[in-house]
Amino acid sequence: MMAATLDTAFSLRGKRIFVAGHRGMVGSAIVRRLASEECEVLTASRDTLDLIDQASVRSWFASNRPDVVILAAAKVGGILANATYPADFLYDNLMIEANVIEAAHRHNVAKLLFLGSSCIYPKFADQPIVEEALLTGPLEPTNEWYAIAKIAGIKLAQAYRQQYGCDFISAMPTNLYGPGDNYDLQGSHVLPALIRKAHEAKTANADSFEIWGTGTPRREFLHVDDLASACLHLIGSYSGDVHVNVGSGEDIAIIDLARLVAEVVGFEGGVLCDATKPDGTPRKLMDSSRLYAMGWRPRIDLRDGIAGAYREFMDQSVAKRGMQPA
Ligand code: GFB
Repeated sequence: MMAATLDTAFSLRGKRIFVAGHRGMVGSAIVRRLASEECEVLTASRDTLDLIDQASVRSWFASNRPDVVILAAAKVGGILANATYPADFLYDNLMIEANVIEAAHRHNVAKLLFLGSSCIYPKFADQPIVEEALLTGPLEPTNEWYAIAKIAGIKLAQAYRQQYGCDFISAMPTNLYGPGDNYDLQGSHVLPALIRKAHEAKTANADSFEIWGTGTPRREFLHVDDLASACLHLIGSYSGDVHVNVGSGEDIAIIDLARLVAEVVGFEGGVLCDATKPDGTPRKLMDSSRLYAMGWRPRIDLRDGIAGAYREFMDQSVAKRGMQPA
């Protein structure tokens, strides 16, 4: 099915925008980006609104009446977290999206943006991956729980669009990084893990640090501030059934990423591969030409983005863990 990119300029001016998941890396970047728009940003803490609980979500929507919803709330994690907590990744994400999307319909939300992930695509999808590759082959087992939940979210948005005419759209970001990332080595994605590992190796004067897997998988990375600008671009200019890929258009082998991170951090030792750990999908580069054709481009180069993330990691380390910057 081709995207019906309608000519629907949608303005945020004067609107009440609910950012679900505002404390997460993605949600907080969207809130930062919305600060320069003339709109009212609504957020809710977990005490006030439990997104997994249908009654809580319905009652919050009834009281707060958002005009626009950006659904950035999700249980997320890297390759190990996904494999360790399959029930949480599937159940929590299904409940969050079902509750929020249904409540958005019930309360006549004018526009909703659902955020998915590039892991929705088949493990061996042709590269770069086009939106039409969805559901054309088996998923990568290490993240199939999360992927199934995210595919259900896309389908829910499409279903409400088709059955009720709701203007609900979906964006599929590639691997993200930036301020507010998770640096816990068991739960994190690769980029924050490498920043931490390189920093700790440098501080300890170690000869090397270890990365998971063979180092050969390739991943595409996008700074979360670029994602936030893409989200606003899509809300402003896109209305269609098809989910839209959001990527930087370039990928890198994990071993090269580790060397780049080491360079930025100033660690001069080596990088060792622990091939007993999983590689996951061999390659995950998305074709974002549909979005680029709408006039959006990423702005933050990977090296600059990593340098910014490292500065943020150092600030966090000093503030939260009492670690000494090297
Ligand atoms: O970012 P990541 O955890 O997830 O791992 P995915 C990417 C690649 O980096 C894998 C390797 O090949 C890992 O084996 N890697 C090397 C490491 N060293 C490390 C390390 O220290 N920590 C981590 N975490 N990885 C995720 C999905 O897949 O992608 C999520 O699990 C989501 O569901 C996200 O879709 C975008 O890129 O493999």
